[in-house]
Amino acid sequence: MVVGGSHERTQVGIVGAGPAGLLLAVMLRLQGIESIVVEKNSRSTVEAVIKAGVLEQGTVDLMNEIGAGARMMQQGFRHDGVVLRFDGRDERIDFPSLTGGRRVTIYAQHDVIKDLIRMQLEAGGDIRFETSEVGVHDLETSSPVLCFRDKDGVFRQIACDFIAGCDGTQGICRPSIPAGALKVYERLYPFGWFGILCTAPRSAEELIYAMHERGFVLVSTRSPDIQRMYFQCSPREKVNEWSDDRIWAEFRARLATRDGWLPREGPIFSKTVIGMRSLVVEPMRHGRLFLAGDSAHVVPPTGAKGLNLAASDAQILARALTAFYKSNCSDLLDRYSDTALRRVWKATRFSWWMTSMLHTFPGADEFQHRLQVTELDYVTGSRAAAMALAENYVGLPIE
Ligand code: RFL
Ligand code: PHB
Repeated sequence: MVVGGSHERTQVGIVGAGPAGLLLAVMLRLQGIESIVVEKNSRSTVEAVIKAGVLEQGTVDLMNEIGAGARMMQQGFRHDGVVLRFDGRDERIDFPSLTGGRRVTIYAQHDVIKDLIRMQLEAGGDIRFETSEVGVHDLETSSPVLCFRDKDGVFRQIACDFIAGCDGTQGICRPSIPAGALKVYERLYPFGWFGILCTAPRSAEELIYAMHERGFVLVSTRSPDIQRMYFQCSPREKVNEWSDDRIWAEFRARLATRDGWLPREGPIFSKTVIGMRSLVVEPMRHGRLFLAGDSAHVVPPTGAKGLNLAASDAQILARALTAFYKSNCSDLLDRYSDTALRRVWKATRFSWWMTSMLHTFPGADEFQHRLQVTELDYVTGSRAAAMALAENYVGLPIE
């Protein structure tokens, strides 16, 4: 029990204003369930963090269902496929014909965040930005407590019915669960991604996932004038050792095709190195604390699944909390972890598989390289294999 400070009450305390926390808050509000979102960063900071870009069909449908999809539908790009580039050639996976009409939308995560924050605040939702000393307590009781210091320095305690830990990989919720109550599954990959943003026209109509002996490359996009690209690098790569010229030379080498394809180059205004790992913790619940999104699992970005898993966790949790408040039924809450984890493990498998197929592993020999080329040849040449990739990429259903 925490003593002192200003006391409040809410139904669901939510830690973190990322996609998981904000989607949950909006879905709960639409069901008449109160929440308070507690976020450590300022609104402008969370609205500026550059992360994901690919929204599964189910995430797009969710944004539309909750009334947050207008700008996404206007400014996002609908992509009907991706290109796999290997052995100097391009092979395309066509989503609608392989998945009964499903596709993905390219729309930046920080735009999703902006749309959700605006919508939630305009409807009177409660989001506290710039908080510090955030803690969760009494998790095994029927009234867990969320405490924090607000942006004016006032220490606050919120008594909740439930707490949702949506505070990402560096949050406080997962570490608040007693050691031994969680099982952690982890795989570190021996490489990272060097990500850039540049001002240039689009190089291709659709995303290109390229496998090359020098390492993987992804050609993605953000808008008609801003492009997002990544190349596989050492996890310890130093950004300041990469001039624009050196970066473009690396992209040209790895993206070379037999017919002389070249990326459209332009000034680079952002360079970052991203580590790659897979992590799942089980169960995604401890007492009345429910973990959702990156606080419970991390995938390497190759399958474009992280944001989409945050959205599906939030949906599963919102459904379970709604059943609790509307029908006094806790079955769905009791099943939350199992239901969410089945989808999480499928996305974990898909992201691991895409990563293994497309990257060059240190020490890999020519035999390994030939196997990877053959796998890509098979995946793009067999309708059954292409369908397996497509249905995972556009997103598996929520059970
Ligand atoms: P987030 O987005 O990390 O949000 C967590 C929020 O919690 C706050 N927070 C705290 N608040 C209060 N107190 C504390 N003690 C707190 N500690 C943390 C943080 O400030 C933050 O606002 O987690 P969430 O909601 O689970 O969402 C997960 C996604 O952000 C992540 O999985 C994706 O960005 C992953 N990802 C991609 N996912 C996709 O689905 N499609 C993609 O195309 C895709 N591309 C990517 C990606 C991630 C990338 N990076 C940078 C890792 C590309 C990249 C480069
Ligand atoms: C992105 O546009 O940032 C992006 C796209 C596809 C991925 C990962 C990241 O698999």
